Amino acid sequence: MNAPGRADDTPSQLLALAVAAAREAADLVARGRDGAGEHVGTKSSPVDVVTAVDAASEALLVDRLLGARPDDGVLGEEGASREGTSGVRWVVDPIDGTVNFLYGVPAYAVSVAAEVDGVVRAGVVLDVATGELFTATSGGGAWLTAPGRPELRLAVSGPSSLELTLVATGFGYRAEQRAAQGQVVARLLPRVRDIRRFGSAALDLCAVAAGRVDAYYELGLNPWDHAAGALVAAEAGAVVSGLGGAAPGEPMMIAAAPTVAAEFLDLVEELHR
Ligand code: LIP
Repeated sequence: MNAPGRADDTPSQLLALAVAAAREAADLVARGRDGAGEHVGTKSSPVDVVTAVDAASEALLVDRLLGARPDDGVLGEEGASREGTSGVRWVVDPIDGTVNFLYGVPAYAVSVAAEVDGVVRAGVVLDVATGELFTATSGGGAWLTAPGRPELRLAVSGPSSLELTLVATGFGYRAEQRAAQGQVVARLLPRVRDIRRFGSAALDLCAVAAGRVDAYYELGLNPWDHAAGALVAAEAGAVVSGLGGAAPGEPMMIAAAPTVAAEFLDLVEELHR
């Protein structure tokens, strides 16, 4: 994978830089929580909010990542966008779960993924409220480090049937999009155990990895929402896919425990026809 002159592109070295940057950004986000509502803008709709803390977190991430690796590219939710020359691109969500952050609902994370030649090779999702650090490298497994607890290797659950499958999902920022998504989830509910809507795609994908839910699907995510979390889920043993065998991500992200993945993928496809 490493072309000449890119000796420090190993997944574990990229992960170490991602973790260090994510920890600093998470500290900044945590300090900004009490004043989250002071400077709020909107993007795609009146409910698609961006706070000054989102912007500050992204600026810090870009400064630390490109400061250490100036030839890399970057893509961030709040506008960071630069082509690099190293083959490495950082995909960052400075606060995934911004509405939760604004309201003080304890489910928002800093998400940093390192792509090498277009493939995510290292990812970190740091839950700001709990301090739980989810990490993964391609082929290196998925890990959870929680404050005061030993590092734990993550493994997905193994539900015996679709009817016993707990499903996480999310909804978009446009009302007409939510209307359609609401119809889908209404038809999904009687087919599965129950749903959970945590409000952060990155944390939803980590919940699959940790076996806290059995499956997740969401339509309409952006690369920064899922880049790191999808690697964590896959390295924990989840089947990660789009619709009809398409690549996961846009428009559809699906992650499921292998024991129900085939049925769940079929169900999600059926409900989106
Ligand atoms: C959020 C996602 C979540 C989705 C929300 C929003 P943001 O990202 O993580 O899964 O349902 O609509 O897109 O905007 O908080 O970074």
